[in-house]
Order: sequence, then C-alpha cells, then structure tokens
Amino acid sequence: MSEVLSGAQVLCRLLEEQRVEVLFGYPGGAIMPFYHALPETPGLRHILVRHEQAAAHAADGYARASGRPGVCVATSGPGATNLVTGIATAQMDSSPVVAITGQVPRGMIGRDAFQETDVVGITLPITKHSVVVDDITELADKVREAFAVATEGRPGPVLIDIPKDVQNQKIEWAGGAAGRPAGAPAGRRPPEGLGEAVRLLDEARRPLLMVGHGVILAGAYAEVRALAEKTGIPVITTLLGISAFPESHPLHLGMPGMHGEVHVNRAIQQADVILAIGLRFDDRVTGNTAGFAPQARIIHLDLDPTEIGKNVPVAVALVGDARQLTARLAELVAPRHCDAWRAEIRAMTRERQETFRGDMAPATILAGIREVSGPGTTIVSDVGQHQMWVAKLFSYEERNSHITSGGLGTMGFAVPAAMGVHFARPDRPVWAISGDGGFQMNMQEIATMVQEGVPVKMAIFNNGYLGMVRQWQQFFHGRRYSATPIWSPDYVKLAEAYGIAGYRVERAGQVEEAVARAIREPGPALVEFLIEQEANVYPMIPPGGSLSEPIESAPAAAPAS
Ligand SMILES: Cc1ncc(C[n+]2csc(CCOP(=O)(O)OP(=O)(O)O)c2C)c(N)n1
Repeated sequence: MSEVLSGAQVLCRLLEEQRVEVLFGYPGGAIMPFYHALPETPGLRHILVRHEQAAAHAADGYARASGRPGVCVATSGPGATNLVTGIATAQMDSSPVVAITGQVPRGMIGRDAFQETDVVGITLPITKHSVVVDDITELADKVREAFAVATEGRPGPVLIDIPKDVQNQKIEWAGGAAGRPAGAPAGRRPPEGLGEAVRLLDEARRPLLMVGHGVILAGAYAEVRALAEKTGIPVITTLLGISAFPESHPLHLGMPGMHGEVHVNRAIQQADVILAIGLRFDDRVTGNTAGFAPQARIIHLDLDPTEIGKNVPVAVALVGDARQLTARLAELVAPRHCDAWRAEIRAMTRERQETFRGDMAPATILAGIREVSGPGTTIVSDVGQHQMWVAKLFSYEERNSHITSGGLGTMGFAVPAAMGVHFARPDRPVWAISGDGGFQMNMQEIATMVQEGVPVKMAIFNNGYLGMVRQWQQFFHGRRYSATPIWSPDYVKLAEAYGIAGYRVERAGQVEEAVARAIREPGPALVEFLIEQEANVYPMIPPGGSLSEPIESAPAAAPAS
C-alpha cells in the first residue's frame, strides 16, 4: 500500500526505519517542514539543545556510548555552521554521527540567499561523506546510504543537506520496499601478515600491546584480554583506548604519550615488538616520531588501511576487524609469560612527582566521585589538565566507561556529549567533568537537561585559569600568563538560576557528601571543586620532544625567548 508523503515525512519514516530513537537539534527556516512532520512520528524523541554545537556533541556522545549512529539536526546557514566543530570532533575520533541540515530552496542556491551557506563544501574535509539531496526521488537512497556509510568500516560522521523545497516535495511512498544499498566496505586486504605477526610476538623479549579506540569500536574487549593473558604481554591504553581493558588487571600499564606515566613511555622506548590495535599513532602518543620506540618492530592492526605507515614505520600490517584479527592472534600465539620484562617495567615506575597545595588534589576528588558513584558510571571529560587527571587517576573497570574528545581536543565537549551518553544508557550514572574554561563553552546546555529531565551530573575543576595553556606558559613561555586567567560566575547561583542543585567544594572532607547529594538529585546537578590554581599535570613530554625526555617538575622561571 502506498501513500503520498512530503520529503519531510519520508525523512521521519526513514529515521524510524534506521531505528533512530533520539535526535538532538534546533529548528529554523530551512528545516521547518521537517519540524512540522516530526510530531507525527512519536517514536522519534527530539531534544531541543541550546546551541547546535551541543547537538553534534550529544549525537557523538550517544554514538560512542551506544555504538549506534547519533543524529543531529540544524537549519541552514548559522545552524549548519554551528554544527561544524561537533562534526570535526566526531570525524577525528571515528564516531558515527549523522547530521541533517536544512538548505535554502533549490532555486535560491548560489544566490546568497538568506541563511545560505555551502555546508556540504564546508564539511567535505571533516566528514566521511557529505551530500545534498537534489530531489525527493533521491531522498531514501541518500539517507540509507548516509547511515550505512557512518557505521560501516571505520565509523565517522556524514552530513545530509536537504533543501527546503525538497522537504516539501511530494512522493508516492510505499514504505521500506527499496532495499538498503549494499554499502559493502571497500575491498579489504586479507591479513597477509598474520603468520609474521605471530612469529614476531612469539620471539619478542620485550613485547607490548597498545590498545586504542578501535578496540572499543569493534567490541574486541574479550579478544584483547585473551591475547594479553595468554602471553603475559603488558597492555597500554591510549587516551581513547581507556576502558578497553580493565585498569585493575595486573597486565595493565597505563596511558602513553605527552602526559603518559614515565614507566609506560620508557617501556615503549625499550620494547622490541609493539602490537598496536585500533590506534593511529597520534603525535600526542608518539612525541617526536623520529625517536619513538627506536628498538621496536611495530605490528599495526587497524580497520583503515590508510592508517598503516601514516605516522610511524610498520613492520607488519594487519588490516581488518580488530575483534576477528585479535581472536586469530590469540589462538595462534604460543602461551608464555613475560615476567622478566614486566619486572623490568616495574623497576622503571616512578613515584608521582605531583604535589598539591591544600588537600583538594585531583586524585582525591576523583576517588570521591568513583567511590560514591560506583561501578557502571560513565565519565565524560572535557579538554585540558582535568582531562589528563581524569584519564590517569580514575580507575576504569567497565567497558567503554570513559569518553573524551581525543583527536580534536574540543573544549565544551563534556556537558553536551554526556547528555548524549545518558540517552544511550539511561540507567547508568553519567558525570561530565570540565574545567572552568570548557564548562563555560557549553554550560547553556543545563537548560536542555532541565527541560528534558536529563540527570547528568556536572563537575567543574575550577582553577581560575585555562589551566593547560597556563601550564605551557609556565613551562615554555617564562610564566607569561597571557589570556589564561579566567573569571567564572558563581556556579552555585548559576545552578540555582537553572533550578538545579549546585554545590561548592573547597575541602577534601566535603567531596563525598557533595557527590552523594548530587547523585541523589533526580535531575541534573552541579558540583564545583575549587582546586589549586597553579597545579600542573606531570609528567609531560615537551611538544616535539621524545618520549625519553619527560619533564617531571616545574622548571625554574626563565624569561620567554
Ligand atoms: C575549543 C577550544 N579552544 C581552545 C582550545 C585550547 N585549549 C586546550 S586546553 C585549554 C585550557 C582549558 O582550560 P579549562 O577548561 O579551564 O581546563 P583546565 O586545563 O584548567 O583543566 C585550551 C584553551 C581547545 N582545546 N578547544
């Protein structure tokens, strides 16, 4: 049976067909037909954000937490351009976001019409795929293709731009008869290197397993663990690989790179074989690649062949699904222990150098949150010093329980992304942890949470500075704190203005009670932690430096060059 529907109505049907449950968006002129049709589809829950950037981050958070595509919607022009940072964030971290934008009517395109921007042009370099729907007859194929492209192979964002008159065009619609385009991933190279990889791993004396976001995306948790346990190879988790492997596990070493622990980076520098699964050797992980892992032969397992050899030379490439390939490796490698090597690494471990004035050490705050919130809590962090503390000082045991913007390093990510995480896992507690800078970038989303009853708990690590930039100024610019002191409103009063509970914590003894009260609130709640203003993150590999040369304490003040 067929019926005559508008493009906007067809779009709603297609979203239902793709099993979309929630959309994050903001209306405007060029997307009005879609918003007119939306209430006819009660299965689609729309969350009205307060800024389109937040819609994209929320869709991204939803996608990361659920493994399913997250959807955001905006109008043309400023609505569409406001999505851009969120789309780029999703692209850098391989997150399947589908962005739907309204466009001016086809007859107006190219005439500098009101609120016209070439959003397809703008987003081409930051999406997997970006298309205009030129006619209603193309709508179904293009929407289905968008969902397929976003999720298949290495996930990533896709943008569909739909002119207003196409949303209003009519078509005879016979339901989901038109099949989903095959969308088979491009020919994958067979894993020729499997035998060689097994040989290298079996013969290695100082092997390491480095685990990245690809392990979470592929759900290869059990396979990675089986491989590690069969061989005793120590496991390093990158920033986006955190929570791919339980941190209390005796084989877990920690995070590598710019703010990685000394023993982790030293182990990399000493390793003779590194098996890297689902990671892309970001410069924050490798430091200066010329000095990265100088003794290691690298086995790189990744779904995306273009990642192989991009940043570091690779001895063996394994291109394909992390789950299947890791399972094969785990079957084929010889059982062994790496006790001597692990003892060597233990001997490289340094006492933490950080000292905090007062008792509001980040570790104390995070321990309080962990203690009171319990297992199953998802931590969504923002970008800066607190992001590194949250990565290193919280023990992640649950799979995929740590979410952050790694590749783009987008301040303002945490609060809206945490909203998306809540919709993906409504029964589990979610904390958004931000600095006072990043929080002020998207704090308008408190209103969204109040309106929609989203019980995300927000923590602000308030140091009165754009802390990470201030730290660089302290270390590398002779303490010239240019444009980094940052004023904040009274967050407790801000919370009050939004009608939510807000707490200020100034002493370690207050942490647990404030956290417990925030958790008891049925809706959103906010806790501000006043931390030492000039606390630093240690150790630190200076930008462009080698992993062998960490800074472990503040340099004496010297004039900037
Ligand atoms: C959108 C955006 N603008 C600028 C930066 C550069 N940046 C990186 S960390 C940082 C400071 C963050 O300060 P805050 O949010 O207070 O967190 P803290 O480092 O103090 O924990 C800045 C400005 C960024 N990453 N993202």
